[in-house]
Amino acid sequence: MKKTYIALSLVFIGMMLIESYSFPSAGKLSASLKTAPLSYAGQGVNIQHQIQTTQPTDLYHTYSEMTALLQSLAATYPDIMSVSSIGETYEGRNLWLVKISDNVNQDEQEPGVLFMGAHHGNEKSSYEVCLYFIQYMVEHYDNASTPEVRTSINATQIYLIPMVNPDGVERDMRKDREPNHGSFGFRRQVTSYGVDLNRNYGQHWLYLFLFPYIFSGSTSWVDSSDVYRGPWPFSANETKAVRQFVITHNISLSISYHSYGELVLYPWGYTTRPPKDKSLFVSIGSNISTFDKYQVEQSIRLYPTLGDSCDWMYATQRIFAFTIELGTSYAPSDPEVLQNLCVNHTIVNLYICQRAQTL
Ligand code: 0X9
Ligand code: ZN
Repeated sequence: MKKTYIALSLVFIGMMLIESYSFPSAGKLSASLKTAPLSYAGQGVNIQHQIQTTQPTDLYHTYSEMTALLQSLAATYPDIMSVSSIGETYEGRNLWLVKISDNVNQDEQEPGVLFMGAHHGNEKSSYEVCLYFIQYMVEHYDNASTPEVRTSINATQIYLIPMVNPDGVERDMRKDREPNHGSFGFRRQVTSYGVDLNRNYGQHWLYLFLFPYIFSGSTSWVDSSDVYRGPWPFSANETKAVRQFVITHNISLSISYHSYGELVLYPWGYTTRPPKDKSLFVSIGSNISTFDKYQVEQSIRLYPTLGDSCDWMYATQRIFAFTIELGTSYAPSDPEVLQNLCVNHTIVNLYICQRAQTL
């Protein structure tokens, strides 16, 4: 008892000391991202849905354009699409959850799949891929030439959180906009803004204190850092909302879209030890790769990090959770490039819906 008390006191004193020290900012992550030439395959599914744009500035939806689009699609297709809010950001934006399924207002026994975009606000293609997929699915439900859309909607509960970090998107910044009060939340004044949401999930979050030499390049307790992990796991409104949604729904497969790197990543990101279900991850990952031609690998090979969404989803819910790093830039300016990302990953998402039937 006494020992525990002393240990806790030491941890607390350590945190206070760290709090009062000012750290240099962490190095750029992008240096370790891999790139490969683009190439596309559209086997099986024929998608001819054009992104409608008049000028390059129109290429990416703003948060309010996205809100209007989702609400108008849900109003047009109320039998198969619903939109609800699972929480609020620090700047008061709703975190939209889209559900696409037959009997959309009922919780059915069908397998659940989850697609997420924009954990990082500057990775714009990641939410466009989700929005395109939503629009494509609802608009093709009655189309006899795309039977796979109908089958997927009828047999799956498809969930999307297209913009996990709308405050970041509005500022074109990686982190959210939460006011930080020092590294561990002990300071009275606001010291900086923003948490890297993909470092704020709970799995192995504390390992940074045990192995700082492994993880301190890719995640940080320095609140001004671009990869700041927050004062404690699930401290951010956004990750709290995702967590609450995930633990109360039956999800078997998931993709978290990010950009960039042309990679299909599976857990673990914190250890080189392969996941127990490695062969299933590799099987699903290589099928994804037949559509987008991306490299499939365990996420630690990109770099080791802690607190990402996929490690947490797999560790705690046994969800087959992938990160896909789209394309070769954060937000391509060429509409054709973006269109190809959207089309190919609509096929990927359709494949995920089909594969979920077999798990
Ligand atoms: O660092 C991230 O959160 C992701 N890359 S990004 O450039 N979009 O920021 C990758 C997370 C994958 N997980 C691990 N590498 N452990
Ligand atoms: Zn990212």
